Amino acid sequence: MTLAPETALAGLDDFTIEVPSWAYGNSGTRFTVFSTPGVPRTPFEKISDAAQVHAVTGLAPRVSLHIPWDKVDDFGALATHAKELGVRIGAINSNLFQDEDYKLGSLTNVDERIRAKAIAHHLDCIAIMRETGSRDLKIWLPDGTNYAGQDVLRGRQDRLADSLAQIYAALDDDQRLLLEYKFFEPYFYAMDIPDWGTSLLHCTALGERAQVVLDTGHHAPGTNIEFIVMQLQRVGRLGAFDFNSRYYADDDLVVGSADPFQLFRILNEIVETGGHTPSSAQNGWAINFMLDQCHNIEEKIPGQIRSVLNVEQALAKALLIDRDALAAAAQAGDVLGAHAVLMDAYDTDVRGVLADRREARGLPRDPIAAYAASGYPQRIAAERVGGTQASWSS
Ligand code: PSV
Ligand code: MN
Repeated sequence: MTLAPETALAGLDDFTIEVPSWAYGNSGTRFTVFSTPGVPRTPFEKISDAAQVHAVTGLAPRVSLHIPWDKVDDFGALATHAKELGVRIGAINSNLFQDEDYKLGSLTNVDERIRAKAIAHHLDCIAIMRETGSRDLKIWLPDGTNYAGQDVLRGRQDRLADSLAQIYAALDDDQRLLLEYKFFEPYFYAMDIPDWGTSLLHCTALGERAQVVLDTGHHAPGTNIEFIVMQLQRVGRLGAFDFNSRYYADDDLVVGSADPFQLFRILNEIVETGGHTPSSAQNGWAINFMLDQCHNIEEKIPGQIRSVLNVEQALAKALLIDRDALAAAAQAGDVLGAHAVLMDAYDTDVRGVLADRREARGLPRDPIAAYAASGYPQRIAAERVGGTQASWSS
């Protein structure tokens, strides 16, 4: 028993996904970075590739940038380039994990000079937001310690709170701060923002325009991620997702590839409170459904298309859930009946109705086949010779 797709899937109408610029560059394992013909050499070329994903899916109109990887002389020109290709700049990600100075911490460092440098980097990012029209400043804090006693944990939190307050104060009223957490890596004893609770405490102290980013690869195995989604939504602080898939750690694989059922359960919690529709946003801020993944051995643009379609598919299934039947079963204490209502939606094959929907909107029924037939992959492989291919560190 599910809802009728014709009406239920209208819930997809306003739904969008943001793709990461770094997905189009070369990436790899801890051992090497592999190269692929046609990989972009500049942020302009990354945006061109991202625009292909939107062109065939109609779902991915924004591209997140990572600074300094995506630094250009003229960000206005980059934003115009994006606009001409039918997309726009999304979140600006700061980078605190590739500078010698940050070995013992950035926003938490005991050295005031280094803290000031890390704060100044965010002021640069905010300036880029103004030039590109971006409204989201995304911070993932790589700071942490490797050994008990290495530093005073509480002191690090106090310095972090102070640094974040300075960054938050520099934002415009229509910009928000998105704060990501991760329980391990690059440090292994104690990360300074290891979990959603720590991120939420800092966000609450900062103000309404500070919200939590949930990266699906940043939890201990077995963590009930949809519970966290529900809890953050309850208090209006779920600002964004970094979607990816993992088997072991922060694997950054194609979204929904490792555990499509988990993706469905997450999106079920989103649909429960209307979080997929921008108009239902709490505090006027919609959840930004971003991808954060790197393609190591697979083709990059089709990999992103696949991820975007997997999210669409999981959301479509979540929209099919008969919530009245679910509530009635729960009310009646019908444990298996309630579970069956959920599983009916998950077990529905929505590929056909989604292809019909696409066709009705002038989009290809099969986006991956359409991209393969577009001539774009051959063109970039032939044209992009010389220069330095973008990779995870540049
Ligand atoms: C850290 O693992 C992270 O999830 C952050 O979002 C970074 O900015 C991103 O990965 C870089 O790929
Ligand atoms: Mn992330």
